[in-house]
Amino acid sequence: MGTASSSRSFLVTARSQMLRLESRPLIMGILNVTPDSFSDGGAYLRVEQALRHAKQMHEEGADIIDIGAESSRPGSHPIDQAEELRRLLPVLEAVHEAVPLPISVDTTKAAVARQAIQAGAVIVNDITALRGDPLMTELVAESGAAVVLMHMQGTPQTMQKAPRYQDVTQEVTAFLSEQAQKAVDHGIQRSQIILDPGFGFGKLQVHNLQLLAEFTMLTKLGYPMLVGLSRKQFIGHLTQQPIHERGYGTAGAVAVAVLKGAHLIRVHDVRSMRDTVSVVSAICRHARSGGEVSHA
Ligand code: HH2
Repeated sequence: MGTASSSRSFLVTARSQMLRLESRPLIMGILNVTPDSFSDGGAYLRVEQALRHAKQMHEEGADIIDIGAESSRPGSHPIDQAEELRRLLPVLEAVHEAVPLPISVDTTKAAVARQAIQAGAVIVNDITALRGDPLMTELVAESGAAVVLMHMQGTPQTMQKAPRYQDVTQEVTAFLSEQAQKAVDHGIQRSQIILDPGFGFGKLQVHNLQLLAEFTMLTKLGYPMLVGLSRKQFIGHLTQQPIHERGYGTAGAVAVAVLKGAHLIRVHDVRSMRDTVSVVSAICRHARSGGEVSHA
């Protein structure tokens, strides 16, 4: 019934849609309709620009479009519900009308998620993992939307000041397991839930590296795992590259995440990351099949 059939294969239920996570990880293309996002702030504020970008991501092989109207970069300023809806809704409606892909809404506010769902979104990407708004759990349960529960230590305003862990992988795993269980206890189906360790959200370089190196531990929770690595600061630290030159570095990290069992990959650069995912997941499938020749 739409739940995990193995740690690799999942059917996620997202309202009337099913997301099949089987042969390769799905690509979630990022559409930020914000003036201040860390990498593409201001680029897609106008509906025509945003729609053009969503269509391009569709052509390049995105499986999902994730639309966000409030930046969560370290030190970003929160915005109110009215402003978030003002930025989000016209773009979401236009994308829903013109692009035949499931839409995810990157928001922490239940009222924003509710209107986004009415306008066609089928996934709620909540970086607070249902801790930000007391009404979010009920909304997800009632609407049947899929939900991404992400780990974050602190808030975007404070999270990079002094992140601390005894063992980051164990703590993130325990947190995600607990939030998923709470969600299920409050009427959300297991098949609606996607988990995310939250790379860069209250994590030092060493924490991001450890989480990626030990990623397999997270996949043992029995839920599909999403990763957001695209162009992040930790890639910049490793490559010494500015934001728009982090494509190769991102591809390296994405390849490792796929190898270690990630199911959804949230990215800015759809074409190159789709190719990265296709190659790495084909090699993984080949290895799992015991090296049998496949022409698929
Ligand atoms: N990262 C960002 C935003 N939303 N959602 C999930 N589930 N996982 C992530 O890693 C994640 C996320 C930050 O990236 P971006 O959207 O490019 O930047 P900004 O928050 O500045 O808009």
